[in-house]
Amino acid sequence: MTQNIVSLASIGRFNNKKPVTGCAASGNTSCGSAAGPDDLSAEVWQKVQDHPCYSEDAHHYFARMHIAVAPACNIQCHYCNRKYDCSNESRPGVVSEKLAPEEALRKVLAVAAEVPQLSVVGIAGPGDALAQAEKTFRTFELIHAALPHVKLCLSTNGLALPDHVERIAQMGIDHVTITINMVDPEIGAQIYPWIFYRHRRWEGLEAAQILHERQMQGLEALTAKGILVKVNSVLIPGINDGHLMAVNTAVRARGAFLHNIMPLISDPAHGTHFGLIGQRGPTPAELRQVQDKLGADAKLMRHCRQCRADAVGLLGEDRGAEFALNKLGEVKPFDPHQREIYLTVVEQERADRQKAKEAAQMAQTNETPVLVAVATKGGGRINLHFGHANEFQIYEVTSAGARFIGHRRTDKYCVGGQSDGNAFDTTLKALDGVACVLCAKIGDSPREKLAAAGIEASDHYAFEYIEASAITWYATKARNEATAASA
Ligand code: CLF
Ligand code: SF4
Repeated sequence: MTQNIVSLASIGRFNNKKPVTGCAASGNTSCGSAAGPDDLSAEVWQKVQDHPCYSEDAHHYFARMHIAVAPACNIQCHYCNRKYDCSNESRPGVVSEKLAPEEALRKVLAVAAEVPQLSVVGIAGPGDALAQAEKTFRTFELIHAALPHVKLCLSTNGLALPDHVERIAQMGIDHVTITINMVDPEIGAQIYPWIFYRHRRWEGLEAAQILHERQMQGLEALTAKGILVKVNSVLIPGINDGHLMAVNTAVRARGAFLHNIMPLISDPAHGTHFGLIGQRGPTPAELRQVQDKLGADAKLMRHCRQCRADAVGLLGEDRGAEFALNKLGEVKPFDPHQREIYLTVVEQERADRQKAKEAAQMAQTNETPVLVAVATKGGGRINLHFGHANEFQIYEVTSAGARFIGHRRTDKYCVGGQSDGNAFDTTLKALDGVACVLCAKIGDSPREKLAAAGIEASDHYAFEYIEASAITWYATKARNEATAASA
């Protein structure tokens, strides 16, 4: 009980500072796409409104957990090495413990009892969720029987997908992600050395051709059944960067709901083929360039955190280590009342945040947008100390609006009360191009260092809503500059 109240407080609802404006009208804010309830059918909004990956707005309030019940894979990607496990590591394919279906259920029950934000359980590896599909389906059955309110989410490379669409639909799995990196087998052959299909191994162009056809078949069959499909594409500079527009066109034509462009993670220490041959990942600017090129009328996910296959918590936090099997002890029963309270709070918060944003917005002008970095631990509020942030959410801001465009990782500047100079250098790199950092608190020393780098830091909006505060900050700055210029 105490734990859950702490969780609610952590989003800032029960702090002693008031929101920017009072309470609520109606309406929610944006989606994982830019879409919200006004742009989506009621049926689709119902499916995405508390899914942290399918709705950008939901990711401020709702948590996912991954259960690592799928160790096997039926293909090889040049960016994957599932042997690597490090508790500081965060990328798909990596896990600390692999689970049997009954163990997974126990873990899910433990998380559900402690984390009222939990809305989605996903199977995303560490291999392919459909390479040993029975184990995946058995796990989902157990979870659905125990916690019917939890959404089931599945992530696959698509090779085995066409064989399982009926079962996915029957089980009520509403969200499926397919990783599609190419629609041209010539490009695919540079990403996939082999696949295992129909009891034999295929290589080169043939392998890529089969994978491509199976991915398209699976996507079409899922969307024909009304299942929401998100497509993940790994952006690999020099290989598929110029090709992702074609991928976007092909998947949208087949009904994909969202497209998520993920930067290649490539480090020789991970032992992947790409890491070892020096294939680099994209810079944040390159990633954004590709997203912006696709973004005019495509629904893009920009808030992906490239989670581990056993991640637990809000996107951007990983509480997986707290829920390792050997730490679980006696699992408390799930308390639906706690969740009801949480949902009521979130509904009110979303409405208040939207109202605050609308109140802060001014008429459209020809202002130049700037980037604002926000230290937050969720809830759509500026509620994290600068030194405790291991990522910043980045918004593009004018006095007419604030648009979430992504996040940038960093290292915590303050650990155990001590500041870390190396971490500050990492933070400065992460803040490249940013005009202002909004945080709950910041010390004089980092504030001065940021100022020396031309970055303003403000804790003036501590615990207030992100968008409304960013817009107000911009408008105030513009007004002050105009006054200074006319003086
Ligand atoms: Fe997990 Fe994926 Fe479902 Fe989300 S993650 S299976 S859709 S519940 Fe989300 Fe994590 Fe990005 Fe995946 S942030 S890696 S997109
Ligand atoms: Fe690794 Fe996933 Fe590719 Fe399989 S499909 S090789 S698990 S990244």
